[in-house]
Amino acid sequence: MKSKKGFSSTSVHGVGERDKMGSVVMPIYQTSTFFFKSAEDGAKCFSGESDGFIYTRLGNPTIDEFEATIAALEHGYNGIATSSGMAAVNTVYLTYLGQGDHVVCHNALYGPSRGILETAYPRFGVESAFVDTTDLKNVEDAIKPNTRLIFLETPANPTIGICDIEAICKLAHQHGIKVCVDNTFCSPYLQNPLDLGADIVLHSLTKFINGHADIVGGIVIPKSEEDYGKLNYTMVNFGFNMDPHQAFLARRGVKTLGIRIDRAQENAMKVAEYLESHPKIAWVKYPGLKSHPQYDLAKKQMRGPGAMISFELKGGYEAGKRLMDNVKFCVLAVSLGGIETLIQHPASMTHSKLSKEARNVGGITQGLVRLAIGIEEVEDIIADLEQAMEE
Ligand code: LCS
Repeated sequence: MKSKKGFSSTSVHGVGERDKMGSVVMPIYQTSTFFFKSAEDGAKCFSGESDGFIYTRLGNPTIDEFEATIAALEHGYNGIATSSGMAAVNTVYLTYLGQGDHVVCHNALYGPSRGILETAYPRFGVESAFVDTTDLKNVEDAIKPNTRLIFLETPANPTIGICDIEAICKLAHQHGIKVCVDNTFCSPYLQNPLDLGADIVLHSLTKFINGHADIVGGIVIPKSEEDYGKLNYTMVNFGFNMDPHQAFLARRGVKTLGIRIDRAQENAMKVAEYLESHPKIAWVKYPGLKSHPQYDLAKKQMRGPGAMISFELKGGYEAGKRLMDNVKFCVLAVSLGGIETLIQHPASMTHSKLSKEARNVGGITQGLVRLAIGIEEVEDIIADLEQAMEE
């Protein structure tokens, strides 16, 4: 489903039918179930002859309208909204991975997206390889005859490493392997993995898509009707569904996605430049800086550098810890993509459950500090970092 209208026109107006009662804003259909006009009507809804609503785990007008809007922004077949980003990740894993299958992943995924493959999936006979997928050669070497899925995050959480989606998809498809891209760090405003060849895109919409740090949610968007059918079966029958109130808030967030990201990434560019020129900083990773190892690739496949920065102070972990304790304006909290600037320490927070070795190999150093830039006045963000580094 691709809208002919511009990004923000689609994000504001959506692509689906307007509410039948005439409400300009899609209301919250806070109901678990829907009545049938007759026994025959009920039977037709169940057989698929009629597209009437049945039960909210299977579909609901508030959720459907949200799913269709995101699918239009991602140029996918349709969206499958889930209770969390992790439910979206597991919808993909459970759909494509089974006994004897193998998955190749980026080695710097969001902690639990990697952790669950290491702890739970081996019980079901699933094998995983975690490699630096920013280098195509590593992906090629990791592919085995039983590889069914390549799972990428680009930019990756929290290393901001960038993978060549188009090149990886070409390689994967030669081997009949599906590619899923977690597009959380970009949102559809900055990157459309399906246009670059990916089969499935997913989001923790807790982040930029909702954008207001007030709900947890996820969404999976496949390119084909066939994949939609398989993924939707998993979501419905494992019970990973979103609820209508969540969908309402996420839908409201989507309306301002473009202007929020414009402002956040304008701020992030200034913060990244400030950090890079600061004598106490050892390194900064931000796709908008020429020093980013995949700067050219970022320019090619992303429409902007985004609002996520990682960096390390010359004083390593101790200096980073002092900085996080000293900030007064930036908020010391996990998550990202909201309107407020957040700072956190992946090695002891979002990625603490991974082994130290896995973190080191993935580039998640002990001293790495992650900044999620918000839409405040950038002078206030920089002044706060300045005073926090002075102390
Ligand atoms: N994918 C990415 C790239 C994420 O960053 C997260 C959460 C998830 C999936 C899971 O989404 P959730 O279930 O939380 O909606 N990332 C977090 C982070 O960096 N800090 O706190 C959560």
